[in-house]
Amino acid sequence: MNKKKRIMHVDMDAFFASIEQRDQPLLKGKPVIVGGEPGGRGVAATCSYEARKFGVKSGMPIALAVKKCPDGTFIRTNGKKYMYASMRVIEILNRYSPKVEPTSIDEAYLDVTGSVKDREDERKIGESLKREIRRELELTCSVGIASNRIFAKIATNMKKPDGLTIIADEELEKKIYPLPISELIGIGKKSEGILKNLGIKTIGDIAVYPENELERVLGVNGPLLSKLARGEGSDRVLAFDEEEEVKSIGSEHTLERDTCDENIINMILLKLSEKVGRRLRESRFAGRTVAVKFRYSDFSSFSKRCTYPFFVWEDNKIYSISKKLFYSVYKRTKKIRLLGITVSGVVKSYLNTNNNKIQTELFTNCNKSGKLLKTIDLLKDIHGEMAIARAAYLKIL
Ligand code: DCP
Ligand code: CA
Repeated sequence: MNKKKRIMHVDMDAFFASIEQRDQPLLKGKPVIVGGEPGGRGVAATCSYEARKFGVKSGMPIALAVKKCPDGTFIRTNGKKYMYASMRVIEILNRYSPKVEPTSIDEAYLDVTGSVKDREDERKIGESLKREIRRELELTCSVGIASNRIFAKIATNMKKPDGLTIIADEELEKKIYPLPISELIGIGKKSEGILKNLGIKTIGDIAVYPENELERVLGVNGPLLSKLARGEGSDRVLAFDEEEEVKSIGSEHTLERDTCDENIINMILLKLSEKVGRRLRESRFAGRTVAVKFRYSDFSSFSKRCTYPFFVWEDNKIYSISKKLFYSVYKRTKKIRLLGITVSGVVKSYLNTNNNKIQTELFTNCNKSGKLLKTIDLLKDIHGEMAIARAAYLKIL
């Protein structure tokens, strides 16, 4: 049988705000809100724990944050600085395991199975890592250790800021089972309602509920949740060179009516580019190879691909490349029935440690088009894919 793994989750405390407090020591111990200036119309990216006491939260409009915390210090985001700190954190984490998988700018999972024999070792490794981050970066983090990713993350959240929480498998019943089901990843509001009607309130309730009954009410998600609750969540941590497992992200569209109208073709290419761009950004990927495929009315299919020295993740870039590729092969006046775009050779975007493949400003608020994309993605997250669309689509939708 495979040895049970030990997974460590690391999450930096009030990340952007702590960096600002470190760089302006007068702000230490004070409410600090990062993400916009008073009077501006932005939202708070995050805030220091001192500001949280006043009810300020990340994502809150700045105007409201000012109302809740008028004496707070408001600081604009400085994406490059935070990205740099993030890279330094990853460098430190790399000392503790060959398998370190960052999942956001300030969070990562480490497979520490090979470095720990018992709880004592786990405490030591957690404390040592926290000490090095504090000494070298003057920042604090919270750490959770458990036998899979979900429980490790739950452990991290049990004590924040500056916490270290270890959960042995023997303690699951005591420490994890009493928690509300909302702590389990993958439970949406709808499923939560269905489960509550069955009297299921805690992770423990799910763990002991018959799996086939859960399948009946929740479909395929039922058994999945049941497994997660019993601790059979993912314990795989991907090292950087394993990242390319997701090799490509693509999308295709079959036209309702075959066409050779280039306006319509361009519009579909643009829409596909937006879809692929959005999916890349959602999973924080960027890729170097763009491929366009298409099928004529007579079902003959063609494709054209090109690998570039730079990474793409922006809709407009994917669109301009796809158009170029498409028209280099397309025989004008022939009718098209299907179009598709794929970006491959993808890597995680925030890993810029020892290769110069990806620009550091990727996905941060540094330039206008980045900001616009972030806003559009957010609007679509909240209101659905059609929340915002180019006026030109109206002609073809
Ligand atoms: N962030 C952002 N917009 C959001 C949420 C977060 O720009 N809606 C940024 C700012 C955070 C960083 O990402 O500092 C990490 O997000 P976390 O959710 O981990 O929040 P913090 O690290 O700030 O606080 P915590 O101590 O709760 O982890
Ligand atoms: Ca954090």
